[in-house]
Amino acid sequence: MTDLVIVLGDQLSPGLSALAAADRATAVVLMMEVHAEATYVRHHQKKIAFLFSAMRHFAEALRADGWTVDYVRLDDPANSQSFDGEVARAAERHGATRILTTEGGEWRVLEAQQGWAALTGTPCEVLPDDRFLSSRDQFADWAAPRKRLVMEDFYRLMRRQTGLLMNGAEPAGGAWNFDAENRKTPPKGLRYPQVPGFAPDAITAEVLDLVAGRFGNHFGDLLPFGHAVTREQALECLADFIENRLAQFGDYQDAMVAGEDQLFHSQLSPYINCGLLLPMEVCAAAEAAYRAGAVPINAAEGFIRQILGWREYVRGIHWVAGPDYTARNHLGATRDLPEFYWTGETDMRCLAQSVGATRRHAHAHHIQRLMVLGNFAMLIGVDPHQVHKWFLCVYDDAYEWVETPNVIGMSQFADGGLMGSKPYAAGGAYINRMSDYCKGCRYKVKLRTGPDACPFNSLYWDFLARHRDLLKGNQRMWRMYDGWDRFDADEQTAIRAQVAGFLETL
Ligand code: FAD
Ligand code: DLZ
Ligand code: SF4
Repeated sequence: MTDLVIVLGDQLSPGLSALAAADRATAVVLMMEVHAEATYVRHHQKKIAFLFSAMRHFAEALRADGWTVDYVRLDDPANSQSFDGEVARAAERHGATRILTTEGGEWRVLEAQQGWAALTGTPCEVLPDDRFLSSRDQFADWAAPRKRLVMEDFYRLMRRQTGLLMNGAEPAGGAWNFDAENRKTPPKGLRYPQVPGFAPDAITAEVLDLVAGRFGNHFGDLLPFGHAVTREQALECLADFIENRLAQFGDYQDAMVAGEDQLFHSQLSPYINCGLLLPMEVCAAAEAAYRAGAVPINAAEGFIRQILGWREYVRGIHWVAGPDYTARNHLGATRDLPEFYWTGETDMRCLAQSVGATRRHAHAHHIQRLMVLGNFAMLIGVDPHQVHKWFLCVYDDAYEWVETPNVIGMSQFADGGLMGSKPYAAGGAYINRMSDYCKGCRYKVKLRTGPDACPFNSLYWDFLARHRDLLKGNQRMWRMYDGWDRFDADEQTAIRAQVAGFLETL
Protein backbone atom coordinates (compact mmCIF):
# COMPACT_ATOMS: atom_id res chain seq x y z
CA MET A 1 0.00 0.00 0.00
CA THR A 2 1.56 3.30 -1.12
CA ASP A 3 0.01 6.67 -0.38
CA LEU A 4 0.89 9.43 -2.81
CA VAL A 5 0.61 12.73 -0.91
CA ILE A 6 0.35 15.81 -3.10
CA VAL A 7 1.72 19.07 -1.70
CA LEU A 8 0.93 22.11 -3.85
CA GLY A 9 2.93 25.32 -3.96
CA ASP A 10 0.74 27.14 -1.45
CA GLN A 11 0.54 24.16 0.93
CA LEU A 12 3.98 24.42 2.53
CA SER A 13 2.88 23.56 6.08
CA PRO A 14 4.22 20.52 7.98
CA GLY A 15 0.79 20.03 9.59
CA LEU A 16 -1.06 20.02 6.21
CA SER A 17 -4.10 17.71 6.37
CA ALA A 18 -2.82 15.51 3.50
CA LEU A 19 0.49 14.96 5.33
CA ALA A 20 -1.26 14.37 8.66
CA ALA A 21 -3.36 11.61 7.05
CA ALA A 22 -0.31 9.67 5.77
CA ASP A 23 2.43 7.53 7.30
CA ARG A 24 5.82 9.06 6.57
CA ALA A 25 7.46 5.63 6.70
CA THR A 26 5.64 4.40 3.60
CA ALA A 27 4.14 7.40 1.78
CA VAL A 28 5.66 9.29 -1.14
CA VAL A 29 5.17 13.07 -1.23
CA LEU A 30 4.82 14.59 -4.71
CA MET A 31 5.75 18.24 -5.27
CA MET A 32 5.81 19.64 -8.79
CA GLU A 33 6.95 22.80 -10.51
CA VAL A 34 4.79 23.10 -13.60
CA HIS A 35 4.74 25.56 -16.46
CA ALA A 36 0.93 25.63 -16.56
CA GLU A 37 0.74 27.16 -13.07
CA ALA A 38 3.40 29.77 -13.76
CA THR A 39 1.74 30.90 -16.98
CA TYR A 40 -2.05 30.49 -16.71
CA VAL A 41 -1.58 34.08 -15.72
CA ARG A 42 1.96 35.28 -16.41
CA HIS A 43 2.97 35.71 -12.77
CA HIS A 44 5.49 38.33 -11.64
CA GLN A 45 9.01 36.89 -11.88
CA LYS A 46 9.60 37.42 -8.17
CA LYS A 47 6.44 35.53 -7.27
CA ILE A 48 7.50 32.48 -9.28
CA ALA A 49 11.03 32.58 -7.83
CA PHE A 50 9.69 32.95 -4.29
CA LEU A 51 7.29 30.05 -4.64
CA PHE A 52 9.71 27.67 -6.38
CA SER A 53 12.45 28.40 -3.86
CA ALA A 54 10.06 28.02 -0.91
CA MET A 55 8.83 24.72 -2.43
CA ARG A 56 12.38 23.40 -2.86
CA HIS A 57 13.30 24.38 0.70
CA PHE A 58 10.11 22.79 2.01
CA ALA A 59 10.91 19.54 0.19
CA GLU A 60 14.31 19.53 1.93
CA ALA A 61 12.65 20.14 5.30
CA LEU A 62 10.24 17.24 4.71
CA ARG A 63 13.14 14.93 3.77
CA ALA A 64 14.99 15.95 6.92
CA ASP A 65 11.82 15.04 8.79
CA GLY A 66 11.81 11.51 7.43
CA TRP A 67 9.50 11.84 4.40
CA THR A 68 10.26 10.45 0.95
CA VAL A 69 9.76 13.34 -1.46
CA ASP A 70 9.50 13.05 -5.22
CA TYR A 71 10.18 16.61 -6.36
CA VAL A 72 9.63 17.29 -10.06
CA ARG A 73 11.61 20.31 -11.21
CA LEU A 74 10.45 22.60 -13.96
CA ASP A 75 13.41 21.69 -16.17
CA ASP A 76 13.01 17.92 -15.76
CA PRO A 77 12.73 16.74 -19.41
CA ALA A 78 9.99 14.26 -18.48
CA ASN A 79 7.88 16.93 -16.74
CA SER A 80 4.48 17.11 -18.46
CA GLN A 81 4.15 20.68 -17.04
CA SER A 82 0.64 20.32 -15.61
CA PHE A 83 -0.80 19.13 -12.30
CA ASP A 84 -2.89 16.44 -14.01
CA GLY A 85 0.02 15.14 -16.05
CA GLU A 86 2.37 14.98 -13.06
CA VAL A 87 -0.13 13.34 -10.72
CA ALA A 88 -0.85 10.69 -13.35
CA ARG A 89 2.85 10.05 -13.98
CA ALA A 90 3.67 9.87 -10.26
CA ALA A 91 0.73 7.58 -9.43
CA GLU A 92 2.05 5.12 -11.99
CA ARG A 93 5.73 5.56 -11.10
CA HIS A 94 5.11 4.78 -7.44
CA GLY A 95 2.31 2.23 -7.84
CA ALA A 96 0.12 4.45 -5.67
CA THR A 97 -2.84 2.74 -4.04
CA ARG A 98 -4.29 5.97 -2.63
CA ILE A 99 -3.84 9.68 -3.39
CA LEU A 100 -4.11 12.16 -0.53
CA THR A 101 -4.48 15.84 -1.28
CA THR A 102 -5.56 18.93 0.64
CA GLU A 103 -8.15 20.91 -1.25
CA GLY A 104 -6.64 23.65 -3.37
CA GLY A 105 -7.40 27.25 -2.61
CA GLU A 106 -9.55 27.85 -5.66
CA TRP A 107 -12.26 26.33 -7.84
CA ARG A 108 -9.95 25.63 -10.77
CA VAL A 109 -7.56 23.51 -8.71
CA LEU A 110 -10.28 21.83 -6.66
CA GLU A 111 -12.02 20.74 -9.86
CA ALA A 112 -8.74 19.22 -11.10
CA GLN A 113 -8.26 17.40 -7.79
CA GLN A 114 -11.78 15.98 -7.99
CA GLY A 115 -10.80 14.41 -11.31
CA TRP A 116 -7.61 12.71 -10.10
CA ALA A 117 -9.29 9.44 -9.05
CA ALA A 118 -10.76 8.94 -12.53
CA LEU A 119 -7.59 10.18 -14.22
CA THR A 120 -5.32 7.71 -12.41
CA GLY A 121 -7.69 4.88 -11.53
CA THR A 122 -6.56 5.34 -7.92
CA PRO A 123 -8.82 6.37 -5.01
CA CYS A 124 -8.20 10.02 -4.18
CA GLU A 125 -9.13 11.74 -0.92
CA VAL A 126 -9.50 15.52 -1.10
CA LEU A 127 -9.16 16.69 2.50
CA PRO A 128 -10.28 20.03 3.98
CA ASP A 129 -7.67 22.75 4.38
CA ASP A 130 -7.72 23.19 8.14
CA ARG A 131 -5.07 25.89 8.19
CA PHE A 132 -7.92 28.41 7.96
CA LEU A 133 -9.57 29.36 11.23
CA SER A 134 -13.07 28.92 9.87
CA SER A 135 -14.17 25.98 7.74
CA ARG A 136 -15.91 26.35 4.39
CA ASP A 137 -19.03 24.78 5.91
CA GLN A 138 -19.05 27.17 8.85
CA PHE A 139 -18.87 30.18 6.55
CA ALA A 140 -21.55 28.78 4.24
CA ASP A 141 -23.88 28.21 7.23
CA TRP A 142 -23.21 31.74 8.47
CA ALA A 143 -23.82 33.21 5.02
CA ALA A 144 -26.91 31.19 4.06
CA PRO A 145 -29.63 33.14 5.93
CA ARG A 146 -28.03 36.56 5.35
CA LYS A 147 -28.92 39.07 2.68
CA ARG A 148 -25.68 40.99 3.09
CA LEU A 149 -22.45 39.43 4.27
CA VAL A 150 -21.05 42.01 6.66
CA MET A 151 -17.40 41.38 7.54
CA GLU A 152 -17.70 42.96 11.00
CA ASP A 153 -20.41 40.46 12.02
CA PHE A 154 -18.30 37.52 10.90
CA TYR A 155 -15.23 38.97 12.60
CA ARG A 156 -16.99 39.18 15.98
CA LEU A 157 -18.11 35.59 15.62
CA MET A 158 -14.48 34.62 14.98
CA ARG A 159 -13.25 36.63 17.95
CA ARG A 160 -15.68 34.78 20.22
CA GLN A 161 -14.89 31.43 18.63
CA THR A 162 -11.11 31.73 18.91
CA GLY A 163 -10.97 33.80 22.11
CA LEU A 164 -8.45 36.13 20.42
CA LEU A 165 -8.40 39.55 22.13
CA MET A 166 -11.25 38.54 24.41
CA ASN A 167 -11.52 39.08 28.15
CA GLY A 168 -14.13 36.47 28.91
CA ALA A 169 -17.18 37.46 26.86
CA GLU A 170 -15.97 41.04 26.39
CA PRO A 171 -13.61 42.38 23.68
CA ALA A 172 -10.21 43.44 25.02
CA GLY A 173 -9.87 47.22 25.27
CA GLY A 174 -13.64 47.63 25.64
CA ALA A 175 -14.54 47.76 21.91
CA TRP A 176 -14.60 45.33 18.99
CA ASN A 177 -13.08 47.65 16.47
CA PHE A 178 -10.62 50.55 16.70
CA ASP A 179 -10.71 51.43 13.00
CA ALA A 180 -11.41 55.10 13.73
CA GLU A 181 -7.97 55.34 15.35
CA ASN A 182 -6.23 53.89 12.29
CA ARG A 183 -6.21 56.86 9.96
CA LYS A 184 -3.44 59.12 11.17
CA THR A 185 -1.18 61.10 8.87
CA PRO A 186 2.49 60.19 9.27
CA PRO A 187 4.49 63.23 10.45
CA LYS A 188 7.42 64.40 8.31
CA GLY A 189 10.66 62.61 9.16
CA LEU A 190 8.96 59.51 10.60
CA ARG A 191 11.29 56.49 10.32
CA TYR A 192 10.06 53.32 8.69
CA PRO A 193 12.00 50.28 9.92
CA GLN A 194 13.24 48.11 7.07
CA VAL A 195 11.76 44.68 6.52
CA PRO A 196 14.33 41.86 6.89
CA GLY A 197 15.86 40.61 3.63
CA PHE A 198 17.61 37.29 3.08
CA ALA A 199 20.59 36.78 0.78
CA PRO A 200 19.83 34.01 -1.74
CA ASP A 201 21.38 30.65 -0.78
CA ALA A 202 22.43 28.02 -3.37
CA ILE A 203 18.86 26.73 -3.80
CA THR A 204 17.46 30.20 -4.37
CA ALA A 205 20.34 31.15 -6.67
CA GLU A 206 19.52 28.16 -8.88
CA VAL A 207 15.85 29.10 -8.94
CA LEU A 208 16.68 32.71 -9.82
CA ASP A 209 18.67 31.46 -12.86
CA LEU A 210 15.79 29.22 -13.87
CA VAL A 211 13.23 32.02 -13.60
CA ALA A 212 15.46 34.51 -15.45
CA GLY A 213 15.88 31.97 -18.27
CA ARG A 214 12.28 30.74 -18.53
CA PHE A 215 10.17 33.66 -17.34
CA GLY A 216 12.47 36.63 -17.90
CA ASN A 217 9.84 38.28 -20.11
CA HIS A 218 7.20 38.23 -17.36
CA PHE A 219 6.27 41.43 -15.51
CA GLY A 220 8.38 42.78 -12.65
CA ASP A 221 11.91 42.89 -11.29
CA LEU A 222 13.42 39.55 -10.33
CA LEU A 223 16.36 41.18 -8.54
CA PRO A 224 17.17 42.15 -5.89
CA PHE A 225 15.57 39.10 -4.27
CA GLY A 226 15.31 39.01 -0.47
CA HIS A 227 12.11 37.07 0.27
CA ALA A 228 12.04 34.58 3.12
CA VAL A 229 11.94 31.08 1.62
CA THR A 230 11.93 28.87 4.72
CA ARG A 231 9.68 28.70 7.75
CA GLU A 232 12.58 29.82 9.97
CA GLN A 233 13.09 32.95 7.86
CA ALA A 234 9.35 33.64 7.77
CA LEU A 235 9.27 33.35 11.58
CA GLU A 236 12.11 35.88 11.68
CA CYS A 237 9.97 38.25 9.61
CA LEU A 238 7.06 37.76 11.99
CA ALA A 239 9.22 38.44 15.06
CA ASP A 240 10.71 41.52 13.38
CA PHE A 241 7.25 42.88 12.56
CA ILE A 242 5.96 42.36 16.10
CA GLU A 243 9.02 44.03 17.58
CA ASN A 244 9.60 46.90 15.17
CA ARG A 245 6.42 47.78 13.28
CA LEU A 246 3.25 46.45 14.91
CA ALA A 247 3.06 49.24 17.52
CA GLN A 248 2.57 51.81 14.74
CA PHE A 249 0.67 49.56 12.33
CA GLY A 250 -2.68 50.73 13.68
CA ASP A 251 -2.05 54.46 13.49
CA TYR A 252 -0.76 54.50 9.91
CA GLN A 253 -2.62 51.54 8.40
CA ASP A 254 -4.31 53.66 5.73
CA ALA A 255 -1.41 56.00 4.94
CA MET A 256 0.63 56.22 1.71
CA VAL A 257 4.03 57.90 1.52
CA ALA A 258 6.02 58.53 -1.67
CA GLY A 259 9.19 56.44 -1.86
CA GLU A 260 8.16 54.29 1.13
CA ASP A 261 6.84 50.97 -0.07
CA GLN A 262 6.28 49.17 3.25
CA LEU A 263 5.43 51.72 6.00
CA PHE A 264 4.38 49.73 9.07
CA HIS A 265 2.71 46.89 7.19
CA SER A 266 3.74 43.37 8.05
CA GLN A 267 4.56 42.10 4.52
CA LEU A 268 3.61 38.68 5.86
CA SER A 269 0.85 37.82 3.37
CA PRO A 270 3.07 35.84 0.93
CA TYR A 271 4.27 33.69 3.82
CA ILE A 272 0.85 33.13 5.37
CA ASN A 273 -0.74 32.39 2.01
CA CYS A 274 1.79 29.74 0.97
CA GLY A 275 1.70 28.09 4.40
CA LEU A 276 5.12 29.02 5.81
CA LEU A 277 3.27 30.86 8.59
CA LEU A 278 -0.08 29.89 10.05
CA PRO A 279 -2.73 32.58 10.58
CA MET A 280 -3.32 31.56 14.20
CA GLU A 281 0.34 31.84 15.21
CA VAL A 282 0.55 35.28 13.60
CA CYS A 283 -2.55 36.51 15.46
CA ALA A 284 -1.33 34.93 18.72
CA ALA A 285 2.01 36.74 18.41
CA ALA A 286 0.20 40.08 17.98
CA GLU A 287 -2.07 39.37 20.95
CA ALA A 288 0.92 38.39 23.12
CA ALA A 289 2.60 41.72 22.32
CA TYR A 290 -0.56 43.54 23.38
CA ARG A 291 -0.95 41.52 26.59
CA ALA A 292 2.71 42.24 27.40
CA GLY A 293 2.04 45.97 27.06
CA ALA A 294 4.39 46.30 24.06
CA VAL A 295 1.76 47.52 21.57
CA PRO A 296 -1.51 49.45 21.94
CA ILE A 297 -4.92 47.90 21.41
CA ASN A 298 -5.61 49.79 18.16
CA ALA A 299 -2.49 48.16 16.66
CA ALA A 300 -3.15 44.62 17.89
CA GLU A 301 -6.87 44.76 17.08
CA GLY A 302 -6.33 46.43 13.70
CA PHE A 303 -3.83 43.78 12.69
CA ILE A 304 -5.73 40.76 14.04
CA ARG A 305 -8.90 42.03 12.32
CA GLN A 306 -7.10 41.84 8.96
CA ILE A 307 -6.30 38.17 9.43
CA LEU A 308 -9.06 36.80 11.63
CA GLY A 309 -11.66 39.01 10.00
CA TRP A 310 -10.84 40.00 6.43
CA ARG A 311 -8.68 37.05 5.43
CA GLU A 312 -11.12 34.42 6.68
CA TYR A 313 -14.10 36.38 5.35
CA VAL A 314 -12.77 36.74 1.80
CA ARG A 315 -11.88 33.06 1.72
CA GLY A 316 -15.46 32.24 2.71
CA ILE A 317 -16.80 34.59 0.02
CA HIS A 318 -14.65 32.90 -2.64
CA TRP A 319 -16.33 29.57 -1.97
CA VAL A 320 -19.91 30.76 -1.48
CA ALA A 321 -19.76 33.01 -4.56
CA GLY A 322 -19.06 30.07 -6.88
CA PRO A 323 -16.67 29.43 -9.78
CA ASP A 324 -18.15 32.08 -12.09
CA TYR A 325 -17.53 34.94 -9.65
CA THR A 326 -14.76 36.35 -11.86
CA ALA A 327 -17.24 36.75 -14.74
CA ARG A 328 -19.39 39.19 -12.77
CA ASN A 329 -19.63 42.69 -14.15
CA HIS A 330 -22.39 44.56 -12.33
CA LEU A 331 -21.33 47.95 -13.70
CA GLY A 332 -21.01 46.68 -17.29
CA ALA A 333 -17.38 47.85 -17.58
CA THR A 334 -15.61 47.04 -20.84
CA ARG A 335 -12.49 49.22 -21.17
CA ASP A 336 -9.04 47.62 -21.51
CA LEU A 337 -6.56 47.97 -18.67
CA PRO A 338 -4.25 50.90 -19.47
CA GLU A 339 -0.72 50.00 -20.49
CA PHE A 340 0.78 51.92 -17.58
CA TYR A 341 -0.42 49.24 -15.15
CA TRP A 342 2.51 47.29 -16.63
CA THR A 343 5.02 50.05 -17.31
CA GLY A 344 4.29 52.50 -14.50
CA GLU A 345 4.72 55.28 -17.06
CA THR A 346 2.14 57.88 -16.15
CA ASP A 347 2.20 61.42 -14.83
CA MET A 348 -0.31 60.47 -12.14
CA ARG A 349 2.12 60.15 -9.28
CA CYS A 350 -0.11 58.00 -7.06
CA LEU A 351 -0.42 55.41 -9.84
CA ALA A 352 3.26 55.59 -10.82
CA GLN A 353 4.27 55.03 -7.19
CA SER A 354 1.87 52.12 -6.71
CA VAL A 355 2.82 50.38 -9.97
CA GLY A 356 6.50 51.03 -9.16
CA ALA A 357 6.23 49.28 -5.79
CA THR A 358 4.40 46.42 -7.49
CA ARG A 359 7.10 46.02 -10.14
CA ARG A 360 9.95 46.12 -7.63
CA HIS A 361 8.54 43.94 -4.86
CA ALA A 362 5.58 41.99 -6.30
CA HIS A 363 3.86 43.70 -3.39
CA ALA A 364 1.94 46.87 -2.63
CA HIS A 365 0.05 47.73 0.49
CA HIS A 366 -3.69 47.64 0.92
CA ILE A 367 -4.56 51.29 0.32
CA GLN A 368 -2.41 51.43 -2.82
CA ARG A 369 -4.24 48.35 -4.13
CA LEU A 370 -7.72 49.55 -3.13
CA MET A 371 -7.80 53.32 -3.37
CA VAL A 372 -5.27 53.93 -6.14
CA LEU A 373 -4.96 50.93 -8.47
CA GLY A 374 -8.41 49.43 -7.96
CA ASN A 375 -10.20 52.75 -7.66
CA PHE A 376 -8.73 54.14 -10.89
CA ALA A 377 -9.61 50.99 -12.85
CA MET A 378 -13.19 51.14 -11.60
CA LEU A 379 -13.55 54.87 -12.25
CA ILE A 380 -12.47 54.56 -15.88
CA GLY A 381 -14.58 51.40 -16.32
CA VAL A 382 -12.02 48.65 -16.94
CA ASP A 383 -13.46 45.19 -17.58
CA PRO A 384 -13.28 43.60 -14.08
CA HIS A 385 -12.01 40.31 -15.49
CA GLN A 386 -8.93 42.09 -16.81
CA VAL A 387 -8.46 43.80 -13.44
CA HIS A 388 -8.73 40.40 -11.75
CA LYS A 389 -6.09 38.88 -14.00
CA TRP A 390 -3.71 41.77 -13.40
CA PHE A 391 -3.99 41.53 -9.60
CA LEU A 392 -3.61 37.75 -9.70
CA CYS A 393 -0.51 38.03 -11.82
CA VAL A 394 1.45 40.82 -10.12
CA TYR A 395 1.34 40.12 -6.35
CA ASP A 396 3.39 37.60 -4.40
CA ASP A 397 0.40 36.84 -2.14
CA ALA A 398 -2.18 36.41 -4.91
CA TYR A 399 -4.19 33.21 -5.15
CA GLU A 400 -7.73 33.23 -6.44
CA TRP A 401 -9.39 32.53 -3.08
CA VAL A 402 -8.06 35.82 -1.69
CA GLU A 403 -7.58 37.91 -4.80
CA THR A 404 -11.01 37.50 -6.43
CA PRO A 405 -13.18 38.75 -3.52
CA ASN A 406 -10.80 41.66 -2.98
CA VAL A 407 -10.84 42.61 -6.66
CA ILE A 408 -14.22 41.58 -8.06
CA GLY A 409 -16.05 42.37 -4.82
CA MET A 410 -14.31 44.95 -2.72
CA SER A 411 -12.46 46.99 -5.29
CA GLN A 412 -14.52 46.82 -8.50
CA PHE A 413 -18.05 46.40 -7.09
CA ALA A 414 -18.51 43.92 -9.93
CA ASP A 415 -20.51 41.58 -7.68
CA GLY A 416 -23.16 44.27 -7.17
CA GLY A 417 -22.73 44.45 -3.41
CA LEU A 418 -22.30 40.88 -2.15
CA MET A 419 -19.25 42.09 -0.21
CA GLY A 420 -19.48 45.84 0.10
CA SER A 421 -22.48 48.08 0.55
CA LYS A 422 -21.15 50.66 -1.94
CA PRO A 423 -18.31 51.07 -4.43
CA TYR A 424 -14.96 52.22 -3.05
CA ALA A 425 -14.93 55.20 -5.42
CA ALA A 426 -12.87 58.23 -4.48
CA GLY A 427 -11.54 61.39 -6.07
CA GLY A 428 -8.20 63.13 -5.59
CA ALA A 429 -9.20 64.61 -2.22
CA TYR A 430 -9.14 61.18 -0.60
CA ILE A 431 -5.73 60.32 -2.03
CA ASN A 432 -4.44 63.72 -0.96
CA ARG A 433 -5.75 63.20 2.57
CA MET A 434 -4.17 59.78 2.93
CA SER A 435 -0.85 60.40 1.15
CA ASP A 436 1.85 62.89 0.21
CA TYR A 437 1.65 61.85 -3.45
CA CYS A 438 -0.22 64.91 -4.69
CA LYS A 439 2.42 67.42 -3.55
CA GLY A 440 4.92 66.19 -6.14
CA CYS A 441 2.39 65.43 -8.89
CA ARG A 442 2.18 67.22 -12.21
CA TYR A 443 -1.62 67.48 -11.67
CA LYS A 444 -3.34 69.81 -9.23
CA VAL A 445 -5.49 67.87 -6.82
CA LYS A 446 -7.81 70.80 -6.10
CA LEU A 447 -8.82 71.25 -9.77
CA ARG A 448 -11.70 69.43 -11.44
CA THR A 449 -11.32 70.65 -15.00
CA GLY A 450 -8.63 72.08 -17.22
CA PRO A 451 -5.29 70.71 -18.43
CA ASP A 452 -3.76 70.55 -14.93
CA ALA A 453 -6.76 69.06 -13.13
CA CYS A 454 -6.27 65.80 -11.20
CA PRO A 455 -7.91 63.13 -13.38
CA PHE A 456 -9.35 61.37 -10.33
CA ASN A 457 -11.68 64.32 -9.65
CA SER A 458 -13.56 64.44 -12.93
CA LEU A 459 -13.44 60.64 -13.18
CA TYR A 460 -15.09 60.32 -9.77
CA TRP A 461 -18.01 62.58 -10.67
CA ASP A 462 -18.36 61.04 -14.11
CA PHE A 463 -18.45 57.58 -12.51
CA LEU A 464 -21.34 58.65 -10.29
CA ALA A 465 -23.21 60.26 -13.17
CA ARG A 466 -22.64 57.27 -15.46
CA HIS A 467 -24.00 54.77 -12.96
CA ARG A 468 -26.81 56.85 -11.53
CA ASP A 469 -29.50 54.31 -12.43
CA LEU A 470 -27.67 51.48 -10.68
CA LEU A 471 -26.43 53.38 -7.63
CA LYS A 472 -28.91 56.11 -6.87
CA GLY A 473 -31.12 53.75 -4.80
CA ASN A 474 -28.21 53.07 -2.45
CA GLN A 475 -28.76 55.11 0.73
CA ARG A 476 -25.02 55.32 1.38
CA MET A 477 -24.58 57.11 -1.97
CA TRP A 478 -27.18 59.84 -1.49
CA ARG A 479 -24.72 62.42 -0.17
CA MET A 480 -22.43 61.86 -3.14
CA TYR A 481 -25.31 62.36 -5.58
CA ASP A 482 -26.27 65.51 -3.69
CA GLY A 483 -22.75 66.76 -4.43
CA TRP A 484 -23.14 66.03 -8.16
CA ASP A 485 -26.61 67.58 -8.27
CA ARG A 486 -25.26 70.79 -6.75
CA PHE A 487 -23.07 71.41 -9.83
CA ASP A 488 -24.82 73.54 -12.43
CA ALA A 489 -25.40 72.11 -15.91
CA ASP A 490 -22.34 73.86 -17.39
CA GLU A 491 -20.07 72.42 -14.71
CA GLN A 492 -21.52 68.94 -15.21
CA THR A 493 -20.96 69.23 -18.97
CA ALA A 494 -17.40 70.44 -18.41
CA ILE A 495 -16.62 67.53 -16.07
CA ARG A 496 -17.91 64.98 -18.52
CA ALA A 497 -16.03 66.58 -21.41
CA GLN A 498 -12.88 66.57 -19.27
CA VAL A 499 -13.27 62.81 -18.77
CA ALA A 500 -13.92 62.13 -22.43
CA GLY A 501 -10.74 64.02 -23.33
CA PHE A 502 -8.72 62.24 -20.65
CA LEU A 503 -9.88 58.77 -21.68
CA GLU A 504 -8.74 59.44 -25.21
CA THR A 505 -5.19 59.94 -23.93
CA LEU A 506 -5.04 56.47 -22.34
P1 FAD B 1 -0.89 43.93 6.45
O1 FAD B 1 -1.44 45.27 6.20
O2 FAD B 1 0.26 43.80 7.36
O3 FAD B 1 -2.11 43.04 7.00
C1 FAD B 1 -1.89 41.86 7.77
C2 FAD B 1 -2.43 40.64 7.09
O4 FAD B 1 -3.84 40.69 7.03
C3 FAD B 1 -1.97 40.42 5.67
O5 FAD B 1 -0.71 39.80 5.65
C4 FAD B 1 -3.07 39.53 5.13
O6 FAD B 1 -2.81 38.18 5.43
C5 FAD B 1 -4.29 39.97 5.90
N1 FAD B 1 -5.16 40.86 5.12
C6 FAD B 1 -5.24 42.19 5.21
N2 FAD B 1 -6.22 42.67 4.41
C7 FAD B 1 -6.74 41.60 3.80
C8 FAD B 1 -7.78 41.44 2.84
N3 FAD B 1 -8.48 42.47 2.35
N4 FAD B 1 -8.02 40.19 2.40
C9 FAD B 1 -7.32 39.14 2.86
N5 FAD B 1 -6.34 39.23 3.76
C10 FAD B 1 -6.08 40.45 4.23
N6 FAD B 1 -4.28 40.00 -0.09
C11 FAD B 1 -3.69 38.84 -0.38
O7 FAD B 1 -3.21 38.15 0.52
N7 FAD B 1 -3.65 38.37 -1.67
C12 FAD B 1 -4.16 39.08 -2.70
O8 FAD B 1 -4.10 38.65 -3.84
C13 FAD B 1 -4.76 40.34 -2.41
N8 FAD B 1 -5.29 41.09 -3.42
C14 FAD B 1 -5.86 42.28 -3.11
C15 FAD B 1 -6.43 43.03 -4.15
C16 FAD B 1 -7.07 44.23 -3.88
C17 FAD B 1 -7.71 45.02 -4.98
C18 FAD B 1 -7.14 44.69 -2.55
C19 FAD B 1 -7.84 45.96 -2.23
C20 FAD B 1 -6.57 43.96 -1.52
C21 FAD B 1 -5.94 42.75 -1.78
N9 FAD B 1 -5.36 41.98 -0.75
C22 FAD B 1 -4.80 40.78 -1.06
C23 FAD B 1 -5.47 42.40 0.65
C24 FAD B 1 -4.29 43.23 1.18
O9 FAD B 1 -4.04 44.30 0.30
C25 FAD B 1 -3.03 42.40 1.38
O10 FAD B 1 -3.33 41.27 2.15
C26 FAD B 1 -1.97 43.20 2.08
O11 FAD B 1 -1.65 44.35 1.35
C27 FAD B 1 -0.73 42.33 2.28
O12 FAD B 1 0.33 43.07 2.81
P2 FAD B 1 0.75 42.91 4.32
O13 FAD B 1 1.06 41.48 4.61
O14 FAD B 1 1.79 43.92 4.61
O15 FAD B 1 -0.60 43.25 5.05
C1 DLZ C 1 1.19 30.11 -8.18
C2 DLZ C 1 1.89 28.81 -8.45
C3 DLZ C 1 2.96 28.76 -9.36
C4 DLZ C 1 3.47 29.96 -10.05
N1 DLZ C 1 3.58 27.61 -9.63
C5 DLZ C 1 3.20 26.48 -8.99
C6 DLZ C 1 3.84 25.24 -9.27
O1 DLZ C 1 4.68 25.13 -10.15
N2 DLZ C 1 3.47 24.17 -8.55
C7 DLZ C 1 2.51 24.23 -7.60
O2 DLZ C 1 2.24 23.22 -6.94
N3 DLZ C 1 1.82 25.37 -7.37
C8 DLZ C 1 2.16 26.50 -8.03
N4 DLZ C 1 1.49 27.67 -7.80
C9 DLZ C 1 0.30 27.67 -6.92
C10 DLZ C 1 -0.88 27.11 -7.74
O3 DLZ C 1 -1.04 27.83 -8.92
C11 DLZ C 1 -2.27 27.19 -7.12
O4 DLZ C 1 -2.58 28.52 -7.00
C12 DLZ C 1 -2.46 26.65 -5.84
O5 DLZ C 1 -1.91 25.40 -5.74
C13 DLZ C 1 -3.95 26.65 -5.51
O6 DLZ C 1 -4.19 26.30 -4.20
FE1 SF4 D 1 -2.93 61.13 -7.97
FE2 SF4 D 1 -4.38 63.33 -8.55
FE3 SF4 D 1 -2.84 63.31 -6.43
FE4 SF4 D 1 -1.73 63.35 -8.86
S1 SF4 D 1 -3.00 64.95 -7.93
S2 SF4 D 1 -1.09 62.08 -7.12
S3 SF4 D 1 -3.18 62.08 -9.98
S4 SF4 D 1 -4.61 62.02 -6.76
